[in-house]
Amino acid sequence: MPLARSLSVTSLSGLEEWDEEFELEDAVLFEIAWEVANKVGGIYTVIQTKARLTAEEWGENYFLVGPYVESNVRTQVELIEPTNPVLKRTIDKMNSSGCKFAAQSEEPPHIVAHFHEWLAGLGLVLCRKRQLPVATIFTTHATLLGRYLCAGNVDFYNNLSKFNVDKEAGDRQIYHRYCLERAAAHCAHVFTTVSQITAIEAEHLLKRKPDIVTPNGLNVKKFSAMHEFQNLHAQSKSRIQEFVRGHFYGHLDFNLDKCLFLFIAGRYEFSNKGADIFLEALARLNYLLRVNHSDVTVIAFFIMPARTNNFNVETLKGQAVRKQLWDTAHTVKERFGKKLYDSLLVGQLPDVAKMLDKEDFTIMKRAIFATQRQSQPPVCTHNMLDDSSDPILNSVRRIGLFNSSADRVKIIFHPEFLSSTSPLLPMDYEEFVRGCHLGVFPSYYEPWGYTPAECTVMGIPSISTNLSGFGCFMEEHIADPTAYGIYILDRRYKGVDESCNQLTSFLFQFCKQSRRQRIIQRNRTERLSDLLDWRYLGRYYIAARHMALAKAFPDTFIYEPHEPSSTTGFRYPRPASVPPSPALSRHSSPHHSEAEDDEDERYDEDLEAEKDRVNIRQPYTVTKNKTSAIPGADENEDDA
Ligand code: G6P
Ligand code: 1S3
Repeated sequence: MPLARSLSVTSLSGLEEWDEEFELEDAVLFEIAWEVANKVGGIYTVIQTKARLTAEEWGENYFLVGPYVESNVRTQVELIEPTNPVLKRTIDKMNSSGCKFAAQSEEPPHIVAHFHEWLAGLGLVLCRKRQLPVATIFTTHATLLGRYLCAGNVDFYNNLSKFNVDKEAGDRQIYHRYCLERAAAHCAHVFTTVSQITAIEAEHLLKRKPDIVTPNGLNVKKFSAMHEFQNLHAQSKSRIQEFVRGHFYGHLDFNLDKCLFLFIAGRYEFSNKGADIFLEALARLNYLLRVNHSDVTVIAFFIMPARTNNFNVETLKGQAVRKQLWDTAHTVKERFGKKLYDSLLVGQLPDVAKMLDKEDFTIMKRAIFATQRQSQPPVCTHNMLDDSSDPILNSVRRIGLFNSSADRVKIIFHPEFLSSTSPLLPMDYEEFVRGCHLGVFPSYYEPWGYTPAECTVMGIPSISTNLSGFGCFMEEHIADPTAYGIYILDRRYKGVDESCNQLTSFLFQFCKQSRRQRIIQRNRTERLSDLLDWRYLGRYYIAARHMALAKAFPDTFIYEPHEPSSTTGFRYPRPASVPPSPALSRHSSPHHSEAEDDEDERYDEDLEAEKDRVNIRQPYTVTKNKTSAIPGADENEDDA
């Protein structure tokens, strides 16, 4: 009699571990997605960041299947010969017969096939139709219809139960894709999605309640020196400052040291990603900063790819002018140094009046002359193909934030993903995020939302919403998210104008923080990274696979959910030794210079961070399930 392996899983908020380690030698895991080694959006990040953990569990028996894109294969894939003979035969056969699948072996392994999104869903439907002995999982990262409905002007969340889904899909000409998505969701042994909010959406729009929510994690990089991420912030910030020096040449009438960098980034879905209310809130913030005579300048970056035909000349010129000024300063410095050296060589102190001569002044005057410009620094860094109809640019025109000197809020729209090889802003996304002060993601439709999660693990505060999977997850797990730099905007129970006011207030409060308060806040934010690590969140994927194996091969695997108990689940406590809001911390003390503040805060917050790091794991300490309520389980154990 086969051994029935018992698994015990409680609830989303507190998974316990299973009785015994799964023996995976006789099982194979396939994960299939359009975004395997093919970056389109967030699913790429899910798969890429999770791969290491999954490979640790499944070793040679883990296979990712994606589209063959030559350029991606060349840059992202290392070609190797499969060691498993069954697989080798299969691949050879597929290659020779135009990709037909025929795996026959005497002892077929237990196969788990995990399909992501409707594009891969067809494979799942066919697996079931052909009754292949495969445990199937379908994960939807957003529903097609949800995305389309939200992008239109629909009160989505208040009408979830009322949509005539077939008609809505037909009206939007996505009926065929919608049917594929719904079929995959229904055919799967286990259906999952990335957040509770999308689970509710799926239940209404796809008519199946997900069996388990599989939140998205990240690979959290831990530095041996706890403050390393703060140093990285300072380094990256100085590189953004360099870019700003060039972009605003001739208009650098603001103090860069009092300049805050805010950003929004992601797929260019203007209202779904909340770029609309961000712009509106920036206009209101500009007003507040001006009437309050604030010395803070906010630069808001919009990193959302749109159709362009390359950088615009004015933007490139800005960086060229900056470089020219740098070269000039360097030349004059060299000349100065030479004169100083000559003077010292003959044993004389230099005559300060002669250290800069006429030629030096001519060189410098010429350089200053080059910084004269008639126009305002550009809002957009590229030539847009749809300039006149672009929603960001049209909003900027409406709210009138054109980077003028009087404005305290400046806008830079970079309609292309960042790259370290860019001639304009040569930074990759991670470096850029580290250098910013606040990520702003006021999404209306956001099943998970990697952008604020990425900010968190890098110790950068962010604004998300209670309509995003990430925002809801953080609300569920943290007693006072704001204290940790996780601002969650209410877009569920508030109208657009009210949400916009709340966003403005978050931004204004943020601008009022001192450097010390920002440093403290970054420390607290970074402390949450464990919560977003795949090492913790990966367990939901593991549970989904075990659930699927138990459903597909009930004679071999048993999956046993229990009721959540009061001891399961986890809530991150409020920071122990800090006031409820950074606004109340001792920033008003006149005795603290910002340099002193940096030092003090490192000490206090490091100790506190160390305490919390230990605490976070405790609620997940699990006990082995000694008894099994499953009929027949004892017999199976005897067999073993
Ligand atoms: C990090 C660095 C500090 C620096 C600070 C600037 O914490 O370790 O040396 O002063 O960043 O913070 P800010 O919020 O002003 O960019
Ligand atoms: C989707 O990508 P998106 O930006 O179109 O999947 C992501 C990964 O699960 C998720 O983070 C995001 O919210 C979804 O919207």
